[in-house]
Amino acid sequence: MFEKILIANRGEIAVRILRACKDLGIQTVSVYSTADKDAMHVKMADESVCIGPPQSKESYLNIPSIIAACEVSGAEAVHPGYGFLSENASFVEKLNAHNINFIGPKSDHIKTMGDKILAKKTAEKYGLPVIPGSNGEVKDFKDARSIARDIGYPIIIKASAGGGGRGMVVVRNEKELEESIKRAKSEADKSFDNDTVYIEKYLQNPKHIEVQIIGDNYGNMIHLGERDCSMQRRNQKLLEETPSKIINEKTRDYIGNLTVDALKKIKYSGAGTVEYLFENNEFYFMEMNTRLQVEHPVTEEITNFDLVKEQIRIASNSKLSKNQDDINFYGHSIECRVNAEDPESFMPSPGKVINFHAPGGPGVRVDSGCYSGITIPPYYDSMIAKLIVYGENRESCIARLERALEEFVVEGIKTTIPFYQKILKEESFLNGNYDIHWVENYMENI
Ligand code: MV4
Repeated sequence: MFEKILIANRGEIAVRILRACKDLGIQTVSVYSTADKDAMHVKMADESVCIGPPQSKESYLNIPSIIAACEVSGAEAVHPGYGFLSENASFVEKLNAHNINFIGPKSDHIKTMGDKILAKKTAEKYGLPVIPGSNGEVKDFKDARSIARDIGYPIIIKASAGGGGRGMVVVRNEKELEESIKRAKSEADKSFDNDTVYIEKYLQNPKHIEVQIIGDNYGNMIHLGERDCSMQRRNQKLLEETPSKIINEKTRDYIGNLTVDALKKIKYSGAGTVEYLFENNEFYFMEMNTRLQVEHPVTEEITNFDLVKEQIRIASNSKLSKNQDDINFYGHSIECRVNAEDPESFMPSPGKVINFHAPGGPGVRVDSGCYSGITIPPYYDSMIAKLIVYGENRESCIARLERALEEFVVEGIKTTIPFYQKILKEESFLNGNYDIHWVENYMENI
């Protein structure tokens, strides 16, 4: 096992990883920008290294600074968290060249899944259901027209270097197509410095269902069920829950095993999530995230499986601690992302937190780097806390969520807590009838 780990992240996820290290008896090194000198992850670590000024590019994305921090502290491994350098294959290669372990998958798998065309081809080759569309790049209007005539409108144009909803254009009929291809390619070029696009049939009202997997370096892999992440706004997830209302035990086994079988064939190791769209009782591969995800705690709550500890164990070449048969799913869990934002407009609301009181009691978990007196800097993601609630069933889970939201005190800045209190009063949420468009179509019009 590693003796010392460097955490190349900030905020709640750095705190989450620090806790896993402490549970495992591993020494910790935090890195921080000058804007984060008073941050919780700095106070909690055994050692901390300043890696640059506030802008992410100069600190949390600064590879030479982070490698230097490993060298001066003697850290043997880096946990990247999510975002920042977590899916950067060249970072992994540079760490390895310095004999530093990356707590995550191999760089080849990060590369494959980061190229959305290659990811889709790989998924299809190894047996995952994919959305009908171009089999690869679409070069121009004529190319696009013939594919669109085959699969029928509406279609969606996606950037191969995109992901997470960036660089997509929906096309409703052939009249819009030529203009749309040009726009998609030029936007992809501007955003990702790569104008490669592909086409899929556009699914109109899907749910977003993702499957958590984890595999070791010996070919063992398990799935930990699904998460329903359909509650989103402008590609930002707001609330995640497991199990999904629409997935029964048989369907969970089916998609979980299908996902594991495919990823075993490519010898994937580490934690990963395969995202699917789910419509008319069918799954369609969307993309794979080769990292720990924000919403991993809901899976931990219902499986009693510590994903971060297992990531660390696997990276140090231990075997997976459990078989699929050891994994059971108990009860229900919901996570709300508490953002420093206006609850109506979702405009960022950074500033000083005068008073922070997290809820507690049975079935309530808060993952956060926040405390009374901290100043939320404007340079990073606006998520300040995750409220994760557990209950024996969905109803009791929702009841506890209501109790916890009421107990949650954040003064000095605006947060999205009132938004969740509003959602809890909605019939469509209470009976689980919501898809990926629900917040934008419904919640923003009441
Ligand atoms: C789609 C789609 C409908 N049809 N692909 C958004 C995130 C990115 N990974 C792909 N996304 C979508 N791909 C087809 N063929 C709808 C979306 C989509 C979406 C998916 C999941 C969660 C939220 C979303 C919001 C807008 C669009």
